Amino acid sequence: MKHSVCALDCPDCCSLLVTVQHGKATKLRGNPDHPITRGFLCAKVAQYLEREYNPERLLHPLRRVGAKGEGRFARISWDEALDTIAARLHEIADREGPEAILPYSYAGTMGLLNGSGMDRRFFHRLGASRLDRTICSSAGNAGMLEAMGVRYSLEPEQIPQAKLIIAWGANILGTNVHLWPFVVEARRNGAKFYVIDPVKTRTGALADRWYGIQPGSDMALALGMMHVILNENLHDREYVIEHTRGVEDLRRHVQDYPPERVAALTGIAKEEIIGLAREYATTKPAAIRLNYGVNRSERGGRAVQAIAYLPVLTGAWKDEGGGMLMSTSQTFQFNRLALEMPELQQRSALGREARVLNMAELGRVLAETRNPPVRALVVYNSNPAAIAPDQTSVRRGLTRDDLFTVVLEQFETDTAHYADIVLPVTTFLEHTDLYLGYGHHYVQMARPALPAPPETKSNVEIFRLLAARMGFDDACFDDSEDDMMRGALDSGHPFLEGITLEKLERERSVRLNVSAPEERFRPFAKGGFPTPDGKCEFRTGGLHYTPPVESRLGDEKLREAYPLEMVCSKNDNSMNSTFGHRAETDEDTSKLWMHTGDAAVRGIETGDQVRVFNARGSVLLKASVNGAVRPGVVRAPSVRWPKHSPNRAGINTLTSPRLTDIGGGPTFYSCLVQVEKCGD
Ligand SMILES: Nc1nc2c(c(=O)[nH]1)N[C@H]1C(S)=C(S)[C@@H](COP(=O)(O)OP(=O)(O)OC[C@H]3O[C@@H](n4cnc5c(=O)[nH]c(N)nc54)[C@H](O)[C@@H]3O)O[C@H]1N2
Ligand SMILES: Nc1nc2c(c(=O)[nH]1)N[C@H]1C(S)=C(S)[C@@H](COP(=O)(O)OP(=O)(O)OC[C@H]3O[C@@H](n4cnc5c(=O)[nH]c(N)nc54)[C@H](O)[C@@H]3O)O[C@H]1N2
Ligand code: SF4
Ligand SMILES: [Mo]
Repeated sequence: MKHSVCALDCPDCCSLLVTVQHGKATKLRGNPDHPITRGFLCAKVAQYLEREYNPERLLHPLRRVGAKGEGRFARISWDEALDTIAARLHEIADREGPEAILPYSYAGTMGLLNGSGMDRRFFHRLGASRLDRTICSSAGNAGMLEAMGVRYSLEPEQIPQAKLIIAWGANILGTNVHLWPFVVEARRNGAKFYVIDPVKTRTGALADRWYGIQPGSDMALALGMMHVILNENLHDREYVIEHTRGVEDLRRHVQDYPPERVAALTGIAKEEIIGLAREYATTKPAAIRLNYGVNRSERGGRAVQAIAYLPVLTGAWKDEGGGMLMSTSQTFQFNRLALEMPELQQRSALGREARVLNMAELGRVLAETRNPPVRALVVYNSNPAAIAPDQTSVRRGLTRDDLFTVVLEQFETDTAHYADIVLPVTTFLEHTDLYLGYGHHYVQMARPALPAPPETKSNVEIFRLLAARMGFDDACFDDSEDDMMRGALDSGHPFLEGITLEKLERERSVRLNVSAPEERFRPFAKGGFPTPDGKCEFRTGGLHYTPPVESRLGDEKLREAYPLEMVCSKNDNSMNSTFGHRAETDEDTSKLWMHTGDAAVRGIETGDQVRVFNARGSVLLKASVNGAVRPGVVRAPSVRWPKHSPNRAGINTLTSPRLTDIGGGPTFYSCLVQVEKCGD
C-alpha cells in the first residue's frame, strides 16, 4: 500500500491509497484517515488507473512530421528532443530577445514543484515572457481582495454547524464532492440548503430551494439582499460598527437596488429576494459556499466583491460554521520566492523583469503581440487548444509556421497536435510533489507510488535537463525535489511553523496552523482584516451593476441574433479536458441542455443533433431537453476534446475573448448563442 495525493485541479486535493502488486497498481481509493477525503474518491479519479495504464498514453518524445494540427509525428530520442528545443530557444532568444518565448501552463497538476517550481526558474533565467495565469479564478480572487484584502475561508469542517448553507455558483456534488458529506451532516442537524445557479445541477436538484438566477446577474442579487438587510436593520450593528467602515455609503448605494429592480435583473421573484435576504441575515450560523461559477462572467469579479460583503454585514464570520468559503489557497503561505526565483530574471539575457501576457487572451497574444512577437510557446499542465476562450483564434495562432511549439503531455491532446516537439511526462502517481488543497487547510506531500514508464520524465526533470542544455549553470537547477520542498516550506509564516519535510514524510497530510489544534479557524470573528485599523471597508465605487454585453439584457443586436445564454460549466464526471480521451466524457460533453420551451419553439427534442452558433463559429451537439436550466439558458457540460467533435470545433469556439470587469479573467459563462436543429 502506497500513499499519494490527487493532483487534479480540484478543491478537495484528496489523500489517496494505492494498492501496488509487482510494481503495478491494482486499486486506488480515498484515504479513510484523512479528515476531508474520508475514504472515498470522486467517480472520475476512482477510475484513474484506466488513465494511468491507457494504451494512448504518450511514452516517447515525438517530432512533428505532418502539418500543424494534423497529429503526424515520428518518435525521437530524448537527446534529439532536448537538443532541438535548446537550439531553437537559443536562436529565437538571440534573434528577437528572450521575451519572444512564452510558457503556457495552468493546473494540470496542482503540485507545486511540477506546477510552479523548476519551470518558473527555467523561464526566469531565460528571460522569457511571464504568463498571467488568469484562466480560472483571477476575477474572483480580485473581487475577494477588493472586499476583504485577503482571501481566507471558512473551514469545510465547520459546515455541519451551519443552519443555512447557500451554494452560490457552486456545483458541490460535481466539482467539490468532499464538501457534500459536511452539507449532509448539517442538514441532518436541521440546516437548510439553497443553491443559486442558472442551471439545476445535481446539487441544485437536491437543494431545499433552487434559485435559477440569470447568468451574470449575481452582483445585482447581492446588492438587492443588502438593500433588504440594511433597510430592515437586519445587519449585525455591533460587528459593523466595530469592524467595518463605509456602511452609510453602502446603505445609500443599495437604495438603487430595490427588490423590484433586482427581480427584473436577476429573474428571481421579488418576494424570493426579500425572503432570502431575511433568512440569510437572521439564521445563525450562515455559510456561503461561493465557488468560481460566478467569476466566469463579464461582471464576475465585482459580483464576488459584492457577495463577500454579505457575511461581513451580517456578522456571519463570528460564528463557527458561519462566513464564506471560496478558496483557502491564500492560507498556504509557502515561500514562493524560494521556489520560483524571480530574481533569476536579472541574470537572464533580458536583464530585467519580463513583460506579462494574459493566458486568457492567447488568441490575441499569438496574433498581435509585438516587440517581440511570440515565436516560441512551451505548453505544460494545460490544453489551450481545448480550454482557452475564442478557440478559432487560438488555433489560428497555434497553426502559425513561424511559431515553435513544445508540449509536455501525458496524452495526445489537441494542443499536442500543434507541437513541433512533444515530450512525454509522468503522472502524479509517478513523481514527488507538494500540494495545497484550495478547499481545505491541509498541506500534503506525495512520493512516487508507481514506477514511471521508462521514457517519461516529470516537468521538474525536464526543465532541469533543459536548463543544462541551455548552459544555465546556476546552482538552483541542481536542486533536488527535497531541496525545493524544504525551500517552499521555509517561509517563516506562522501557518507553516513546524511543518517540515520530515513531518510530511511521516504524516503525509498536516493541517496548517491557522488556529490552535483544539480551536477552529475564524479569521474575521473579531475583525482582523488586513487594513491598518483591521476594519473591512465597504467600497461601492465599482459596484454599479450593468448586465453583461453577452446576456439577455445586454447588447441589443447581439441578443436579437443570439438569444440564448450559454453556460459551458464543468462536467460532473471529468476534469476540464483531462479525461477527454474517455468515451463516457464524450457522451456527457457532447450534450446541450435546453429548457422545454426553448427547445419546442425550435422543433428540437432530446437526442436531436443541434448546431449551436454565434458570430465566432458553430459547434455540433446533441440536445438534452431536461428541464434543468432556466428558460433562455442552455448548458454545455465541458470540456470535450475538439478533435472528438463532428466538425472538430470544441465548445470554446463559441466563447468570447472579452475579459472580466476586474482580474483580467476569461468570460466563459457570458456567451450568447443561437441553436437550430440540424441533420446528422
Ligand atoms: N467534475 C469536475 N470537477 C471539477 C472540474 C471539472 O471540470 N469537473 N474543474 C475543477 C476546476 S478547474 C474548478 S475551477 C472548479 C470549479 O468549480 P465550480 O465553480 O463549482 O464549477 P463551475 O461549473 O465552473 O461553476 C459552478 C456553477 O456555477 C454556475 N454558474 C454559471 N454562471 C453563473 C452565474 O452567472 N451565476 C451563478 N450564480 N452561477 C453560475 C454553473 O451553472 C455551475 O453549476 O471545479 C474543479 N472540479
Ligand atoms: N468552456 C469552458 N472552458 C473552460 C472552463 C469551463 O468551465 N468551460 N474552465 C476553465 C478553467 S476553470 C480552467 S482551470 C481551465 C483548465 O484548463 P487546463 O489547465 O488546460 O486543464 P485541463 O484541460 O484539465 O488540461 C490539463 C492538461 O495537463 C496535463 N497534465 C497533467 N499533469 C501533468 C504534468 O505533471 N505535466 C504536464 N506537462 N502535463 C500534465 C493533462 O494531461 C491535461 O491534458 O479550463 C478553462 N476552460
Ligand atoms: S478530483 Fe477532486 S474529488 Fe476527485 S479524487 Fe481528485 S481531489 Fe478528490
Ligand atoms: Mo479552474
